[in-house]
Amino acid sequence: MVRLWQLLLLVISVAVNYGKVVGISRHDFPPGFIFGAGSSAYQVEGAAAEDGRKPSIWDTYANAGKVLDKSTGEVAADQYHKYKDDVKLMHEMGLDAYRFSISWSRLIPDGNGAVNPKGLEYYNNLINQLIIHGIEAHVTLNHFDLPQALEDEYGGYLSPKFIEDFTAYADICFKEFGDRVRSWSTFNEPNIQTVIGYDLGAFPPEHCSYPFGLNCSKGNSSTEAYTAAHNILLSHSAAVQLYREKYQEKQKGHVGITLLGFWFEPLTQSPEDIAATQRWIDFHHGWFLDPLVYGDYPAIMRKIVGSRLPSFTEGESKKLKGSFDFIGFNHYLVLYVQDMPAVSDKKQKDYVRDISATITFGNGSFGEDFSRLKSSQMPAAPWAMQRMLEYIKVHYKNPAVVIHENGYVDFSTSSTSPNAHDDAERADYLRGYIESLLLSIRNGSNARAYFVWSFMDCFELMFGYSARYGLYGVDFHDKDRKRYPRLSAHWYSSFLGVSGPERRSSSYLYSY
Ligand code: IFM
Repeated sequence: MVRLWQLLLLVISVAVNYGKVVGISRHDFPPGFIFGAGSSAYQVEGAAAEDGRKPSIWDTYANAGKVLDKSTGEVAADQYHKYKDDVKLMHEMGLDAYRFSISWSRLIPDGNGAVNPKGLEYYNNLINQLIIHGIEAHVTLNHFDLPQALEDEYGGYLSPKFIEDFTAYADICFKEFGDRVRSWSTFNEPNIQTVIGYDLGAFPPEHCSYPFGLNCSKGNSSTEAYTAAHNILLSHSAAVQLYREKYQEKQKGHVGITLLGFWFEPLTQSPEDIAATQRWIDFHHGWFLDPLVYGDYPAIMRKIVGSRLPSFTEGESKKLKGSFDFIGFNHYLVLYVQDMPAVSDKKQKDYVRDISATITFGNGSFGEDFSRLKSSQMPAAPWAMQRMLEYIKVHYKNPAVVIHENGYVDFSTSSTSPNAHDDAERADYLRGYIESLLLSIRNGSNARAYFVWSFMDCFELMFGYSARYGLYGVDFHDKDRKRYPRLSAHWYSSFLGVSGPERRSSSYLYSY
């Protein structure tokens, strides 16, 4: 018989935990849900000028001293030489999958034309090593690192010629590696890469025009981000069509695209701020998702951007619609939006001017806070990921989604500082977001996988080596780039059902 005190305890515990997920493990997720961690080629591989690799636009940018700490990805975490050790660590950690990208200019040094046999060999080795260890390969084709040769030849993403070269590159990847690749993402974060690279001029190829962006020597901030995004969308749909027609039935992989998944909330409940928030959502998510799901850009973008926004032909629109098996989201942040009626401020970035709204997190403007990030952490807001997933579910026909990146940045660590090892905040951050993801799934989101960014510390683009995201730390002062597990690596392992990174026996091997 249930006693009164037992009943009371039950009621209290239900009340306290209502709306929370308590003490979860991977077994709470649907069967087949994938947990992994990720990286990208230029950020971890190193060997930048080795075995026939030629520069990408990121090599050019970093080699010119443009990164905050003046570093480059020339050696990075040296995964090119240490991939076997890294895969062993992934296996010990209990990862189901590793998300990495192919360096286009390692595989096809000039962007088009001859394939580099050493590039082929490297990616074959890496993929085989993963398969041997029972880890799925989830591959991104273009993670920002456009071959410099294509930038020089015809202006890279700005030219429709890019579509043909990207499709030919994708064809080689599908043909050479597709028998062992479970999931392909065509592009990483084109919805921010184009804005930073062609409006602000703060990422390669550093295009912008007065009075927008930084001091660029070339570009047109009013149009180029939209043109580059348009060509990326068309390249994506061409590659997906190719995969579906030529490879998918036999290879049984999936193909999609990965977007940056900021979430936006109105700063106040005024109708103006609410409308401005919707504009940000449409310009950030809808810019890519509307063409992919409905075949055209959002109506609000057409209205505001007008003739500066390219158009799709009927055939292009048909080809785009439904050209994905999943949508990847890289979710880190919630941003608060305030309407900005005074569009006349010429200092505003063009893309932001089009949206006519400013964004904030914390107290300052986005720009100010961004520069202040050096000494502060991004605030965790797991509920924002839930809101984003709910929005995608409701507005885009509940597509299969993958969280391709989610992670915690630490600007204060060096490999010798105490929290370089004891990163309890990172473990807490990840737990919060994973719980939030589970709640989304229980609310009907079609989420299929989750990847921590990043598996190990890497070259963090704008910040070089002064920003760290890794479950594994990397000692960048050490010539051997020694790796060491952080507390978060142990936490993720135990969440995945492995009792500690060192404990998983290497006898658990699949034959290849
Ligand atoms: O390191 C980057 C990654 O290349 C793209 N998404 C955001 C990460 C953290 O800034």
